[in-house]
Amino acid sequence: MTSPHSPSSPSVPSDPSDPAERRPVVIVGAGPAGLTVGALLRAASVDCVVLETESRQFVETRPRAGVIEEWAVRELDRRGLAANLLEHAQAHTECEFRFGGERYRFPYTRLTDQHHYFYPQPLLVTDLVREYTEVRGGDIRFGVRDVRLHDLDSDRPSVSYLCPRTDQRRWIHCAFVAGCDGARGVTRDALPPERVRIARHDYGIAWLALLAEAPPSCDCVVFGVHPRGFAGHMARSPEVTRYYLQCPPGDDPENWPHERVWTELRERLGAAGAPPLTEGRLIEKRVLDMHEYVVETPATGRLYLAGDAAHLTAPIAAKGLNLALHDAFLLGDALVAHLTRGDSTGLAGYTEASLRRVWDYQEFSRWLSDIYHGASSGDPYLAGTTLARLRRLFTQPAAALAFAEQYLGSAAAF
Ligand code: RFL
Repeated sequence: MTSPHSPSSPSVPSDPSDPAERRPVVIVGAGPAGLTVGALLRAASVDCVVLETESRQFVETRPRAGVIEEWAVRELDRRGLAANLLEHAQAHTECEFRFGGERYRFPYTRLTDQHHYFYPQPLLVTDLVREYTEVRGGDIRFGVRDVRLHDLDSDRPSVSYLCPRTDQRRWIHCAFVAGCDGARGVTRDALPPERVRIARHDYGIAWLALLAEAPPSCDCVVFGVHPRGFAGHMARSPEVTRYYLQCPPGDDPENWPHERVWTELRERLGAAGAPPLTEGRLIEKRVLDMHEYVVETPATGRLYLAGDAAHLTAPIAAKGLNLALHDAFLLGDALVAHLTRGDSTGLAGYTEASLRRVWDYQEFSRWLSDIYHGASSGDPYLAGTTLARLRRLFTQPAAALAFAEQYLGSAAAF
């Protein structure tokens, strides 16, 4: 008897039990989390399959993150997954805050001896797809539809999907399912509602996320804290720069034509002695409502969630990709230990080890959101206290060090 877990799957034809389709692990989602888990499994010769709804071309070009913390780069490197990144990424040492018409450099590498690496997420995904498939012989099925999870509480779970070529439902029996299908995936909904708790936070704020076909206007990340709202600048490549503009939640990107965007960026990022912004065509314009969630029980039976499927952090502190990689290292190692050596310690400790860093980053995101958005909150008290918090970073060494460690995710507690 099969119990389909997808909420949109009232009935599924019975399992034809194709004996060929039996894998120790099925990974749902070919983002950074799923591909990294897959690469770790393949490195240990564990058989697995990755199921992805989009095409290979789509996942390799989807623009998203760019900031990767040094500990994550080291972990990727240790697992043979960072060769291109180390060759092409820029290592940054400072960021810059602009407020009250002045520029303030924050030298985080001098304080922590660690860097931020700038490497566009599409390049990382391209590297990981190539490594998983072409180098480590992994199986990815792109363009699958209607993925469903079955019998997760049994010792014989399975995953089924509609094959894009035949339109037939195919089944894969497995020992474990890695739910790496991001914030809008289906695996989170397969957690039994009576056992799952999801903590949520809505900032009541949105950012207009922009990609401009223009070289960066500064040699580092810039945060503009302004009474008109937050603005951000970060390099993506020598030809493309990401900008953010705080805007009302639910705002329509069409309300932001080219001229308005650049006028507002110049105003909010303006400061004495700052180089002028290099304008360019806007090739992406999306409104992101700032909200976060944490699935407090990201594992049940044979299903383990990782990355955005398990927790979402708004791009405020540029942490989502880093957390996705952290989960993937933990889960990949734990599955390998269990499946090759019968050692279940990693799987048993997965939830706790993942959530420790997740909650730490969530707290930092919230703290940083106050700094970014206090000046424009309309509340003079909040504007005053958050400005004091910001000034402290440039006057008190202990406060500066604490900020640098959180910003780089390098605190020793992990
Ligand atoms: P992903 O990358 O969303 O990948 C999930 C994959 O699953 C597929 N999928 C399914 N596959 C099979 N069946 C289904 N039913 C499926 N449903 C979905 C999807 O097509 C996709 O390929 O999740 P993952 O692997 O957990 O990685 C998370 C990161 O992508 C995300 O946290 C970051 O992009 C967040 N983020 C940033 N993080 C950083 O650490 N540093 C940054 O600088 C940074 N900047 C950003 C960001 C996110 C942004 N957006 C778009 C929200 C900037 C932006 C604008």
